[in-house]
Amino acid sequence: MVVFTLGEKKMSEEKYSGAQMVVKALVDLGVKHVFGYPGGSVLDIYDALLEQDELQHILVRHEQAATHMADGYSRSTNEVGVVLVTSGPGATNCVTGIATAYMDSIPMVVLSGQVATHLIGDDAFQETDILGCSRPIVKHSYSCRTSSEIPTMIAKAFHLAKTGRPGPVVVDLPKDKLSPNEKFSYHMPTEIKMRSYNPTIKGHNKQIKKAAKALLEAKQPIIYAGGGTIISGASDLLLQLTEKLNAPITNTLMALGCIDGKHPNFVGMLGMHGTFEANKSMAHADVILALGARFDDRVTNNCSKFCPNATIIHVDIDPTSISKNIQAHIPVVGSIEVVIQQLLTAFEDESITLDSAANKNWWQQINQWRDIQCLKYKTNKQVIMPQQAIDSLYRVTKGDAFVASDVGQHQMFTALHYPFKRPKQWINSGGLGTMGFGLPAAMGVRFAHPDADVACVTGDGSIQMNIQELSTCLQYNLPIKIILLNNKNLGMVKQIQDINYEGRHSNIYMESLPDFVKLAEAYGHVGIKVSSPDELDSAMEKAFAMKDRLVLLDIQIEESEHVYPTQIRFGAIDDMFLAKGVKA
Ligand SMILES: Cc1ncc(C[n+]2csc(CCOP(=O)(O)OP(=O)(O)O)c2C)c(N)n1
Repeated sequence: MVVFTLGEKKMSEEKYSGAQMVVKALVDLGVKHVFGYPGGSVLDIYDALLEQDELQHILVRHEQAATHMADGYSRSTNEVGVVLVTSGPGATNCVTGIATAYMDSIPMVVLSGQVATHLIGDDAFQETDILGCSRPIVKHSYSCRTSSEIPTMIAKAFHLAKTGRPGPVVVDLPKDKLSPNEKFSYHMPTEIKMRSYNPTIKGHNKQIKKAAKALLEAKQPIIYAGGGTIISGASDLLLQLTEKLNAPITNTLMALGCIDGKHPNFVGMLGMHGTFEANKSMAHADVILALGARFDDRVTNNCSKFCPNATIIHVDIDPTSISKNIQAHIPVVGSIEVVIQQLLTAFEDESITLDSAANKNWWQQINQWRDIQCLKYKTNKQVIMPQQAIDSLYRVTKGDAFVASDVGQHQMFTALHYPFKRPKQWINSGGLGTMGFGLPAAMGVRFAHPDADVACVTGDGSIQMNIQELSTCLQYNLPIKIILLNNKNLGMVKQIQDINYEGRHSNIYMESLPDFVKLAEAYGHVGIKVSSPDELDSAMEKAFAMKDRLVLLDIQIEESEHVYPTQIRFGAIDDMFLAKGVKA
């Protein structure tokens, strides 16, 4: 049974109101930041916040942004992101952020106010059934029925959010349970035991043995690492495994950074915008070791054509993910970190030795695919290419910055052209693909890492979806660098319309884009317009040299560039365009 230990027993002789218990429970659970927005049903909690100084409340400008901040905070640390909002519109504004976290398995606790219990069901002012609204996009939810259960309920919410396959948990708090007029004893349990919730951590020995044998006997193996490798903290062991097998390793969009992007065995990201060598290596592999990845449609392309000759070993902590999209031959349920350790131990017990001649041939083939240089792009003196902007970001930050992105072409250019060095450095909404995620997520990262360089790569469409948070950045002095790849259109949609709709462009031009430099200045920040390639590096350097200022770089990029490679829809994993009209 998984036991969640909370340190010494937290009992107190003092009496607390429900609202005070919410705050005390968060403090006792080690929470340092809560992202939120006040309103009628949670005002008692906001009042209780004033009585302490251990946890900081961040006043956002829109509740959706609070959820993305908590999400970015969590993705860049091992902590649970915490959100506090009022009932009704406060809670419904969180839905996109909860879904974003759910799709990428991010631990988050959303404390939402509710109307008083006697009013529930009466269509009372600001009443929404947020538990019902969020049911399909949460790992679990709680509704508070007695004030004294609040500490245990919140501890359980944290436990569920963080363990097994992580995810968001909503805690609904009716106003009458928070009242300052009634006080109760406070009891925080020392450990959480839940009989019906017991994630499997260790892989089954028989399955481990089968997997180890298949990997040692493989002639053309590949490691396909997903977000689960980052969540489980498996990077060091993953490196050992990769080097032990001398196998190529490819990462999903969610897993970039789980191995150094410059490691010789790394063949790049796979899938829809994966590298030629990654998709080819997958297509030709005889054994695929999928670690914490879910074979989603952005990876597989047409499932019926997916790697028909490979033996698939699928390791995941969530048994419902295994064989959901692609049938696994050797399923292993367990934590990625623990299973890799088990595999490394199992290799020592096997008498099989790696076939070094086969391994050499495999690398020869992979290197031929690499020689195509699928990420090469043309530059010219007149206009900045988007890839060039990401290369410049990489050079100036020496590859060390945290990089959050929004959704679109700029996201894919970043994924392909910024070789991430370490896990939790790359923050993006992979599963839901939420435009508007980037800026608030970058803010959450900066709260968690107050001395780090944090960049937000965004597009002219995405940045406008949570632009109001520039105001929050000023209030809390968050010197984020916003790298706006401004192509004056919804680039990713345009690209799809170019390729799949014979270039018929429908509703991709915003003909009244704001002056982003003036906009940044209006919010009290620095804005710099960058128009030509020879200004790029110096503008980037200037931005990162301003350690205490938020700088928005409005980079005017080539407007018609596509992201390549791109898979050809309905094809196999390695059916790709390498350039406009050029099939692989
Ligand atoms: C909230 C939301 N609405 C719509 C989409 C669909 N969508 C995906 S990418 C994209 C265009 C993004 O444009 P922009 O932010 O300018 O980035 P670019 O692709 O030009 O780099 C759209 C509309 C989405 N992902 N999220």
